[in-house]
Amino acid sequence: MNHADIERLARSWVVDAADRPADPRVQQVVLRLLGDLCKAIEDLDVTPTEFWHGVSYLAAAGAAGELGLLAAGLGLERFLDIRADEAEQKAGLAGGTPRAIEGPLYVAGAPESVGFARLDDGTETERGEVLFMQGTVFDQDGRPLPGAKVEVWHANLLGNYSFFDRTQPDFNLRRTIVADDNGRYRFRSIIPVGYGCPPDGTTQQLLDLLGRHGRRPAHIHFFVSHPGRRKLTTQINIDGDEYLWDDFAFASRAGLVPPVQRIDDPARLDALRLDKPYASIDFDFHLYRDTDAAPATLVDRPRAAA
Ligand code: MBD
Ligand code: FE
Repeated sequence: MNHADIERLARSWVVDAADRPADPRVQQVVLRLLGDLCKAIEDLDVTPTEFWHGVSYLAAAGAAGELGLLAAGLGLERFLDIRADEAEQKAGLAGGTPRAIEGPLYVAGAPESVGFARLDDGTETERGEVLFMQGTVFDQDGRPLPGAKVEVWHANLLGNYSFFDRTQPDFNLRRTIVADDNGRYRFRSIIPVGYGCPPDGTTQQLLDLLGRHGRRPAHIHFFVSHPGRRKLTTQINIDGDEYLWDDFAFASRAGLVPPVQRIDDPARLDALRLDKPYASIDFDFHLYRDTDAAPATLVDRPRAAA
């Protein structure tokens, strides 16, 4: 069949001749995706066996709760970010902290504190490296934003996230820090280790067939928000990671790899009651003013809550 015939066929399946109420946006999107899928089946001569393999693959990925992971691994989540960047650029927004994908592992409801939080439960202090990270949340004119919310979450030394990893205490390595009167935030944690897709999972299964790995470089996630500002979803990467520029989710970006200082000055260690050197990262966030000229940055997606 040629593409025009396929489009006519898809229209006949999606758009009912009868005058029944329909959601025009759903109609529009389904019509397009259905037509494009049929064209791919035609052009690539997809066999019925291949087609049903694909259906069972998606069913298995959904049952395993891995569709969010798959969207990241296929680059789709990064694509949404590229489009959001383009829209902001067109709206004249520039100079803010670059966004990076949220990923599928955020959990709502983390404990909240003002100015400072300790994220880790202490069980990995010996094996890992203590991290202090601090900075200021600014608006786009360079004014500090007291009261800004810094939601932070990251993996442990095994690359695992609490909640999804039930061996960790509730909200381990997850906190909400409210910026202090000077717009400052600071936290203590441990330097995380990069995430790897579950080796026996559906995402890794597809990545294997594509000849791809399923690793992320070590990173720390953030939502940074303040009333009247565009919400920032971003990550920083830990410099030096072997996967820094080889992320399976394509989320590493220039501007999001701050230098890591190693602090070994005995006076500073004493002041923090640490018996070994620690890592320190300075990183400021710059939020854009709310605007109708660019699409909203508040994204409604399925998220865990604990
Ligand atoms: C992660 O930790 C992550 O950030 C993404 C995007 C995908 C899988 C695991
Ligand atoms: Fe992550």
